[in-house]
Formats: sequence, structure tokens, C-alpha cells
Amino acid sequence: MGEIVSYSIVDGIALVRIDNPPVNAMERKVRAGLKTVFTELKSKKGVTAIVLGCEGRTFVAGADIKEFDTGIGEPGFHEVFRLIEDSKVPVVAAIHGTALGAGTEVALSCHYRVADKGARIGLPELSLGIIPGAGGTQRLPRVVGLETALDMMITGKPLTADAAKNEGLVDIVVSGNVMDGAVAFARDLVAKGVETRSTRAREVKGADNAAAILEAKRKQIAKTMRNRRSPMALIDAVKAAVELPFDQGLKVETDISEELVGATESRALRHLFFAEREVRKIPGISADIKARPVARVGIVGAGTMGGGIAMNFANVGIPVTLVEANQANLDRGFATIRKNYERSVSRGSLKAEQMEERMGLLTPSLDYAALGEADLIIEAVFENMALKKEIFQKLDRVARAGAVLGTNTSTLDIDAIAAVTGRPQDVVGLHFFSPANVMQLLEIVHGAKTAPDVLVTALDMAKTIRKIGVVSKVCYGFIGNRMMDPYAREAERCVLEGATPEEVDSALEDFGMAMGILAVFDLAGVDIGHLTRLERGPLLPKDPSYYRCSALLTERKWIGQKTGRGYYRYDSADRKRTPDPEVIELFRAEAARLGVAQRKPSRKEIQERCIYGMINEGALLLEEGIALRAGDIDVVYAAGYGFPRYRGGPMFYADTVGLKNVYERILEFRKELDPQYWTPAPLLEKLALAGSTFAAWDKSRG
Ligand code: T1G
Repeated sequence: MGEIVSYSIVDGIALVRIDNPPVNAMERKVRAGLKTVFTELKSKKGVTAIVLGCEGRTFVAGADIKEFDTGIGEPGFHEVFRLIEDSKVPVVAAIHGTALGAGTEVALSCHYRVADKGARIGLPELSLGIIPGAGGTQRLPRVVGLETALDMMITGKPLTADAAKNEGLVDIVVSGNVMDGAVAFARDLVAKGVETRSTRAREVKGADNAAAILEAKRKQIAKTMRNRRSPMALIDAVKAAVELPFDQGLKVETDISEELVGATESRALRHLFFAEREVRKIPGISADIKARPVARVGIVGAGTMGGGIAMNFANVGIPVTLVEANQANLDRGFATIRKNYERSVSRGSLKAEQMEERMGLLTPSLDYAALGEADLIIEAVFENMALKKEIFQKLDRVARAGAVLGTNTSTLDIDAIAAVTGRPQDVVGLHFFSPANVMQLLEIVHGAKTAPDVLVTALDMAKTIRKIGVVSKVCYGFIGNRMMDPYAREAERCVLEGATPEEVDSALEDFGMAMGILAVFDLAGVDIGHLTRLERGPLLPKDPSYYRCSALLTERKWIGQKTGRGYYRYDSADRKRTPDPEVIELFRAEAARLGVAQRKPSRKEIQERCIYGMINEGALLLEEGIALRAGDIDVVYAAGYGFPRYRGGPMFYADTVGLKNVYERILEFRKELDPQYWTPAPLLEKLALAGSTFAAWDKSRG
């Protein structure tokens, strides 16, 4: 590998290259290298223009996020970017891959920008709980205008090269080698005697209507980014760009950035950033183990889950054969898939021809033999052990040697399913979340006999279909649903004790959960959870009040949105939930029958019982080795269960509260509530008494 920053001069054009794999992060060494090079070029004779580009797969994809934990070293961003902006000869950025964060900001400090056709350019800092801190809040509005700049920074969504051109962020879009394109563009500037174009000297476009625009964005954020500090702080920084001279605005940006970097919100989101990459690393599985090819997929069951799963593969161009028991199910399944695609077309997120292309990759069949060529077969039928075993026996007969056999079970014993085949090493759990074509999480269940390359194949496949694959060992409910049990149990119990469903759900939504668990039950179907629990039979706790509310509703077929009532009533077209006095009366009567003392658990108590129950179960999963890392659990909950990302996931959240506090509160619940549910997990107790954290526990295991 060459120097981290180097340059050469060709006929008066200086070509500056950054080479810092894997993503050319703008870490201190890169900034120091740029400072050295641009200082040298300042006094270099015969240099008529400068082109700044990167080696490898992408232009600068941001600051080095790790550097936020240690502090931004010298030289800082502003000093280096000022050096570039103050160049006496035109500086042209040559952008390929994903220019993000400080990558976009260094490009904004250049005078002109040339982008490769496939390039993406954005400022995703809010997804890390920070704001652009290298001049982006001040320079971007001067280039693309106030409104576009705010939208880019609020959504964090990168623009395509063409869209960036339309917005004036990029001057030209080229195909082929972007460095060559940028050099040609620079030569043309020189030939035409075009001057430098300092971004900070430019006016903020659209500033005349600033007050209204900023107010509208504040309102938008207040609704869509509740409980967060960084989005509102972003508006403050951009307001400074409108109202203050550049350097004063930059000072406002810097002060805000420094405050946000140390805050829990950003630490939580940075934790998730790295945890989502760490989940791919499975201790004991060496990097040399190669994935098996997955070019053809088979799915058994074309219901809601099977159809959604099939769409994931069609969306990335992989053909799928869908097998069903009868023609009616097959037709219904394909009709649902087409309806889902039509919705995307009507929303403009998919072209009609793309829909047809994807439908064309889906083949219906009533014959298992049609799965004979598949590299991966996923069973996605309803949750019944006998039926799943029957299907795996059939798959064992028809699937080609070396095919990976996956089951979409959400709770059942993978090893028992694998045991009915002659190839348990090829069997793996692939637990998708509904709607399967939307939810990002994929729990990959590592059976006792699952071969290492099957695990690697599942992890690779997850990345291919744009899912986050998290590995879990076999237990009831794996990671997600296992921890969901105490969380939802306590929510139901609070209702039985006297809280209303609305009080429980709004307490959880205040905490930041995407939706209260009782409303989730109504959405998914109250009966689903109830029937799945019944499958456990003798393993259920000896407690007549255990999930008693769901049982009562299921017995009356008040199973949620699909029947217009469940914990709530859903009368209106917009499916808005409204309290149901009859249901509350039903729960009161049942509480009296069970002798449950009536009281009003506070919002805080509701939150603590539900979340701490979940955390305690998470600690059990870690010491049982079901979950590999506390970080993995956080990824499962943030990607699959609507846990607020700005809290970092349940285990990270526990660390922010302090494990000692969580531990002591659980001991109090043990005294006040049903003790069978409130035994602190030994790992939680050990870490709490040692003043340690789950993060330290993860680190200690390397
Ligand atoms: N800092 C440190 N490490 C990074 C990194 C970054 N910005 N980006 C990626 N990595 C590591 C990552 O952990 C992984 O490591 C490897 O690179 C490959 O990444 C001042 C404040 C660019 C779209 O938010 O979105 O600039 O696991 O697996 O799927 O205003 O990485 O192999 O050891 O994700 O091809 C803003 C973050 C920063 C972009 C590539 N930038 N990166 O995706 O590869 S804040 C971002 C990404 C900032 C300034 C501010 C993606 C990617 P390992 P990967 P990928």
C-alpha cells in the first residue's frame, strides 16, 4: 500500500490521491497528509489546477467514527478544508462510490465536483446522533440551497450522481474512470481561464424564505424524530448559516458538534453502527470458510411470510420457485406479492417494468420436485412442528446434495427439525420478521449440527438481500422472541393490575418503542402469540394470570385489527386505535376472579418492568451462549423489534442506566411482584456488583 495521501503532477495538473482502505475514512493521518500536500502545492510552480480523488472502492465515506471516542486529533477538519478552499488554483473533487459525511464536506471545500455515474453523495450524520461537523451545515446550503440542504441532512439519504447534478452539488457526471474525467474537466477550466470558486464566499440560496422553511422542518422533526436532540440541533446550525457570516456559523456548528458527540444519543447510535458490522464475525469460524453459492432459491409456503421472503430474492435478481399445497393458496400468494409490488409502483419507489421483471423471477409450483435445482430452500409454513418435520422429510428427498435447507420457524427447535433429515449439517434457522420484504432483521439460528459453511452462506445471503443477519443458538424463541416474553408478560400484567392498554402502550412509546406491545399484538393478531404460547404446554409458568388478557381476547375472537377489535377498537378506515371500555371491564372482572390487587402502575414502573425484564433475559442469553454478544442483542432489537436506536438497544441502554440500578430495581420487583419472574441473571448480578457493563463483557470476550 502506498502513502495514505500522495500526489503527482501531470502537465500542470496535480493529482492528489487518498488511499486509506477500506472506505478512505478521513482519520487524523489522512488530514495530516492532506495538510502536507496542499501546503506543498501552494508554493509549487507550474501547477494550474488540482484534482482530489481516492483509491479503492469509494471516495471518502466519512470521518473515522472511532475517532469520536478518542477525540478529533490535529490537524482538524476546518484547518485542512480551509487550506483546500483557499487554493489559488481550481480544486476539483473526483467522486466515486459513496461520498458521505466528511467525504461530502471535503468535496464541498473543493471548488468543483465531478462524479462517477454510480456515485452517491450524502450527509448521514444524524444516523450517528451528530450533525455534519466539518463545515457541511454551512457549505451545503451555499451550494444546493437551504431546503435541499436541510432535506439531505435530515433524511441522511445520499443523492445519486444525477440528482446531485440537478441540485448543483456536482458540476458534471462521467462514466469510466472518474479521475480521468476530473482531469479533463480541470484542463477545460484552465483552458477557459476559469477562476477558483470558494464555497464559503457563496450566498445561502433560498435564504429569503428561511424562517418558514426552518419552522416547517422543526415541526416535521418534532413528529418524526421524538426524544432526539441532534435533529433540532441541526436546524440551529443551519439557521446560523443563514443568519451569520461563514466563520461565526462554523463556530456554532463546532460547538453543537462537540456537545452531541459526547451525548448518550450519539454514543448509542455509534454503538449500533459497529455492532451491526460485528454481527458478521462468528468466533471460531475462520474467514477462509467460503459460502456456498446461492443462485436459485426455493420456498415452501406462499403465505404472508413465504411471499415476503420471495420478494427479497427477486428484488436482487435471484429466481425463486414457490411451492404450495394447492392452487388456491398459490394464486392467493402470488396475488399478494403482485399487490405489494403495485403499492411500491404507485408510491413511485419502483418502476412498472421492474415489477414485471421481479414477478418474472417467481415461479409457482405444486410439485416439490421443482425444488431439485435450488441452492437454498426456505420452509415458511405456519408454526406447527409436525407439519415442519413432514416438509423437511420431503425436502430431504428432493433437494440436491449441498443445498442449504432453512426453516422460518420463530420459536421451534431447529435440531428436532434437522433430525428428520439425513443432512442436519445443511439445516439452519432463517427467522424473517413480518413484513419479510421490509423488516431488516434476519435471525440465523445455528443448530447443533449446522455446518460452518452453511452459517457463512446464511450470513452472506443476508447481506445480499440487504438484511442484517444475527446468529442465535437454539432455544425457545431464539434471541428476539425469548426476550419478548418477559417484556410483553409485564405489559399484560400491568393491565391486569389496573393500567389501561393505552396507558401501557403510551408509556412504552414514550420510552421510544416504535409501537406499544399491546397494539403490536392487535396488528399481528392476538391469537398468534396465544397459540404459539400454548404449543409450550407444560413448560409454561405455573401462573393463572400469565398472558391471561391475550387468552381472554382470543377466546372471544377479539384478536385485533383483523377483527376490528382486540386490546383496542379499530372502527375507522385509518385503523386508528381507540380504547374499548368493554375490554377494560373484561380485564377488571378477570383480575377480581384471579384476586389481582388493583393499582395504577406509573409510566416509569411500566417502562422499567417491561424493559428490565427484557434486559435480564438478555443477560441469561449471553451466559447460556445463545447470543454471542450484548451488541448482537442490541442489533436484534433495533432492527427487528422497534427498540429506539438512539437508546442503542436494551443491553446498551442497561449500561447507560447503570447495571447496579437495573439489578437493584429487579430485586425490588422480586419483593413487590411475582418472584418467579424476577431472579436477577447471574451475569447481570456479577457485572452489577463489579460496577461493570455489558460492553466491557463483550470486549473481554474479544
Ligand atoms: N469510520 C470508521 N470505520 C468505518 C467507517 C467510518 N466512517 N465506515 C465504514 N467503516 C468500517 C466498517 O466498520 C467496516 O469495518 C468496514 O469499514 C467496511 O464497512 C465530521 C462527523 C461506506 C456505505 O456514516 O455507511 O463524517 O467491520 O462493512 O457495507 O461531519 O460503511 O470490516 O472491521 O459498512 O460496503 C459519516 C459510514 C461519518 C458512513 C460501506 N459517514 N459507513 O458499506 O461496508 S460521521 C458514515 C457506511 C462524519 C463529519 C462527520 C458504510 C459504507 P469492519 P461496511 P459496506
